[in-house]
Amino acid sequence: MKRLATIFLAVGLVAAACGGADDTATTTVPATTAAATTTPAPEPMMAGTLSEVMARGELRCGVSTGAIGFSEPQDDGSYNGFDADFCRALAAVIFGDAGAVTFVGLTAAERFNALTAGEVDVLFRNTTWTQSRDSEIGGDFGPTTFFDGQQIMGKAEFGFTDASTLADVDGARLCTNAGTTTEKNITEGAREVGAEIELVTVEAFPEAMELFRAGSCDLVTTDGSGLFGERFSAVANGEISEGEWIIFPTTPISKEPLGPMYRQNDSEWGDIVNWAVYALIIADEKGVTSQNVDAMAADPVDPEVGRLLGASDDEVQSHLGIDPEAFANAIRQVGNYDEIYTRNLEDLGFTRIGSANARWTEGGLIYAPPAR
Ligand SMILES: N[C@@H](CCC(=O)N[C@@H](CS)C(=O)NCC(=O)O)C(=O)O
Repeated sequence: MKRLATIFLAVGLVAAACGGADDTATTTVPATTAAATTTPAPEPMMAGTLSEVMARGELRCGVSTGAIGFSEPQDDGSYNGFDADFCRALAAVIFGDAGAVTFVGLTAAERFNALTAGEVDVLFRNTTWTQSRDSEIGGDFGPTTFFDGQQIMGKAEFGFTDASTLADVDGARLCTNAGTTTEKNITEGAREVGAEIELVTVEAFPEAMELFRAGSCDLVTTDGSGLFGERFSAVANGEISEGEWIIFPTTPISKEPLGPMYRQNDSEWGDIVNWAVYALIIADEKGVTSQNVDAMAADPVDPEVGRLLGASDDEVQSHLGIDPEAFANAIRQVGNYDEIYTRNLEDLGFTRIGSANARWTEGGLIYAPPAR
């Protein structure tokens, strides 16, 4: 309670703008000591991440400090979740060992500085691919691993329903975390529909949830995945009953393509990150799983699978500077895209079938270029 009170006090006192490169003047009111999200200066070329990682003997992967289903901190300092599993898969690709990774929990506001300063090799941190992050911030992006979109969560007791729209935020005190696309989208979106809001930004999203629970904020907003995860866990642990927290509007107010981000102008490294993700997507398409990968390598269902698993002479992994069996190792130790999705997200209610995250052959957007 004391912590809450402190946060609440700070909310009222401090006024500053936060955000990344896409920063604009806002009426944002940050709480806590949240470091302003200073726009990192574009770094000069910082190539050679692969050799640095190899020399260090482990991957440093930037993840969210806590996002249900994506990046959940464990007692031993590691993280579990969809994003964390992509870190593990990348470590398996590079070292043949999914355990060769140190997770670095980063708030949204910290993440780009941590990346450009070389504190992490890659971010798998529910990071939205945007034009400014791809240019001004000094990053490059890999394949989108999760197609998301921003939504808003309110309490049914205050009249919010599934049919609520963005215009219904008028007059509300709205909480989110600093340094995100979220704060920009809601500011612009509310203005567009003529809704007046008081936007409160905190350092990490769980703080926004505390304020929401305490009634200090009428609404919270972030990627839909974040809201569904929070609501799922609140229902599961008996804090609320089904239907108490409403997520709206049904069609998100923004596109939030989430995926890996790394320092720009390092294509040797970028190729490895990208193809690590693509390999898991292709494995899913071809039915190669952690369970059957060895049988598939011994007797590939088709030539592409043979190449992907390093089981044929025309494998392409060597040209990336990694072991021919690099992808087979990742699939064996962590699983294909669908296994990672199912393990971490399906139970939370993020049904893959019928969503943008379905396979391209099933109407979704999860697609990889050919392994040849
Ligand atoms: N995708 C957006 C938002 C990312 C974001 O901060 N998401 C929240 C909600 S899932 C989060 O990571 N919370 C955990 C934390 O603040 O550490 C972005 O890239 O700016």
